[in-house]
Amino acid sequence: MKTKKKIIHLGFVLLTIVFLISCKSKKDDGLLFFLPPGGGDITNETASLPPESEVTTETGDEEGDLEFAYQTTRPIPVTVIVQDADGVQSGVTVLIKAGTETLTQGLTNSFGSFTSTFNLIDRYESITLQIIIGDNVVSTQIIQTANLVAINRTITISTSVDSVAQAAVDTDGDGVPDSQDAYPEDAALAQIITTPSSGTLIVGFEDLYPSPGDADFNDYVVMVKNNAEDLNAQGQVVRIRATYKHLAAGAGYKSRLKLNIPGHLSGQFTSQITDKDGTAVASLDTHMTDLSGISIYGDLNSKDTLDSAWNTRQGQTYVEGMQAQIEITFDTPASPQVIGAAPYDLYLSVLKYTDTEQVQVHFPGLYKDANGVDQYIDSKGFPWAIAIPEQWNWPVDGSNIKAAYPNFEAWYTSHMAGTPTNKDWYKQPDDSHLYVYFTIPSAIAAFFGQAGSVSFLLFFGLMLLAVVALFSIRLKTVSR
Ligand SMILES: [Ca+2]
Ligand SMILES: [Ca+2]
Ligand SMILES: [Ca+2]
Repeated sequence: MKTKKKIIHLGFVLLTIVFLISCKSKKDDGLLFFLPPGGGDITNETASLPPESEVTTETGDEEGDLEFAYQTTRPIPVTVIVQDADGVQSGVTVLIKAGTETLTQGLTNSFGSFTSTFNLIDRYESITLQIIIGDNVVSTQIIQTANLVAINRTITISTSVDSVAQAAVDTDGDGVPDSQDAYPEDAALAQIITTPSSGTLIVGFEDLYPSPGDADFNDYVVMVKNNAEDLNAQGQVVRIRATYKHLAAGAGYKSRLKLNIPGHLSGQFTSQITDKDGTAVASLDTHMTDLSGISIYGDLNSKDTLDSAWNTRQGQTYVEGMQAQIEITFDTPASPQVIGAAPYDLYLSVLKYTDTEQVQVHFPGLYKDANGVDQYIDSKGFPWAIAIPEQWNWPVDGSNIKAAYPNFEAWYTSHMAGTPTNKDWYKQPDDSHLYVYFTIPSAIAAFFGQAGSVSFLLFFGLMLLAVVALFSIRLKTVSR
């Protein structure tokens, strides 16, 4: 009997461990179950402020229906004003995170205001805004993202706060304490924002514009790796860094990969192009008075950068494409609200069978005609370009995105109907319709790592109980 009790006890201990691990993974995912201590939407920690301090928040966040343009992420503009008993407060850190990932960060200016824009992954259900004075977090606010269009908050501290006096060690004197300064010894830089935070963005294009494509989104597939913005203390973009890797070209036409940075800003563009062996192919370094029409691979076209391979047919041996490691340094630091979020206006310039650039293929949502009609939604209501904020395998020739991702159709039809569902459609592939390049964790493993794995837990728990029961029956039988 003692052994049986021990086994049942062990079973419960194991169940508890599984439950705790699962809670931890949910918290890391950040999004469904993470609540601040106390469980409310706003938690203030006034211990580091003068006695009797209260922190209050006036919320003017905007909510509404967004125009659906087949996006898996969306830009969220943010304005946060911080004031105390003496008026507006400069030099206060405003930090917005999803789980542990920083979405944007910067100091309030002389008007007590911090403004920015960050890219929100659509399937995230909540994000966190923190107000930090010196090294001390004084307010943590959970923001639900379901219909969020913009963040506008005024945060008031009832007493007199000397934020400078509270500032901790700041080696470079840029106002950002070393503890929050990604460049603690460089006063021109303070923060690195990687978009998306996974470090991998996949973009798939159709190239028959203006005719509708066949929806395999493999005519040109590119990975944008580690798109990082280096921000200064005020949260303005000093420099953009990214590495592009050509993955697939399931097309007859040739094309070039190009980039517009919105805002007609000037700056220096460099690109180090390497072939599949890592050998340098070309090096670009040019000052541009308008950072639009940037050619990521210079004069090289889609045949050059993929060694004339396709990487779109099942069983076809994968051929490594060329990489382009780029840097854009603005002449004057740029506002995130002007340039928007990565991948910005990344587009395909289709050459067809010549070397002349003939048509451009952009993401939907960027260009409207005189009647307000989106120029990059086709006659079937479909886009020519799609971006996925993580590793993603593209459909093979002869298949299409609906077959390869069975929830894709439910995703876009539900969004068009105004009742969005299946925001994680790109995480549920049917591999038989895909050119499998990325090894993505199995469905069970992914499920286990995801918030919402309650049914898996139940399943696992029941299996465990069954094993315990079997063991105890077996022990009983043996002891007889
Ligand atoms: Ca600093
Ligand atoms: Ca710094
Ligand atoms: Ca196609």
